Amino acid sequence: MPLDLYYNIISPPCRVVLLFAKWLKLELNLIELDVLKREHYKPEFVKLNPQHYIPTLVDGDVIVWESSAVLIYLAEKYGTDDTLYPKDIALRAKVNQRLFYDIGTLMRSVTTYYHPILLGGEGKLEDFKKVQDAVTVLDSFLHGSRWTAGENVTVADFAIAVTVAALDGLLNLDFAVYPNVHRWYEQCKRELVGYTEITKEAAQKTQSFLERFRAMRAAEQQQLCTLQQQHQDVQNEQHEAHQSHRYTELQTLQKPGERENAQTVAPSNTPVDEAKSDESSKMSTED
Ligand SMILES: N[C@@H](CCC(=O)N[C@@H](CS)C(=O)NCC(=O)O)C(=O)O
Repeated sequence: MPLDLYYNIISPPCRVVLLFAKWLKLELNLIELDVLKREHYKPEFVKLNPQHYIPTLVDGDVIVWESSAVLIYLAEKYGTDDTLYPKDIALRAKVNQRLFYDIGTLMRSVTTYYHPILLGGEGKLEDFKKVQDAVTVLDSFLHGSRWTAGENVTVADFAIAVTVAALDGLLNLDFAVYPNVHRWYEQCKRELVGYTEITKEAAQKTQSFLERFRAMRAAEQQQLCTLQQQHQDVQNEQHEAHQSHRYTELQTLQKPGERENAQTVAPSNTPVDEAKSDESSKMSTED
């Protein structure tokens, strides 16, 4: 029976699962969710995953999300040997470390740097430096090592391969400066089944996603400006009505002989003038 995967190819963690499923030759029933249409908030999906995150894998009664957890689950359940996620504790610790480095350092540095660019602004230099630092660390993992955690390909390579492809597509990093990463990246392109195709399809779809996303944001901002303007208009109208009411009040309170004086005071706008008009109204009442 195929496994259900709730996903969208523009999401890097979803691509990690797609790529690894291809490696394991698993049949997936792909269910695409459009996050801009907020399809991940549909009640039937939130029932499966209260965190409403993609990717989410459903394998019979088992529901798994968090791409690294999905990788581990698939490797343990469907891997044909224990190289992809080693049983040996020391080796497994190394693979886990690479997975956590990917999610907590490398991917995080890329998203932090890219976020303002996604919103139409510019990335910060200090954030770009963090990306470079993270890639330098990756280069050290790969020094004298064919894959990121040793001589065998492991789940960590699938996760990091997707992050590096995203980094390459979004940030134009010069990989020549990181010779081990460069060598490993080319090896991923050659050896990870479907890597180039998935990356290419994602790049195309990301482009149209970005256009839709920016158009939506522009429309939201326009709507916000209109609302602010409407709010301002209401406030202005209320202020004018208040002024006019006070003016009428003053007119009725003033004796006929004092009305000309009051007219020069009542229409004023400043607090000082209002205080003066209060004073004048008090005086006229006391009279
Ligand atoms: N750490 C998670 C990240 C998953 C994630 O951020 N998914 C995004 C799409 S890239 C999502 O589902 N966003 C919807 C939401 O935040 O509600 C993983 O590796 O699976």
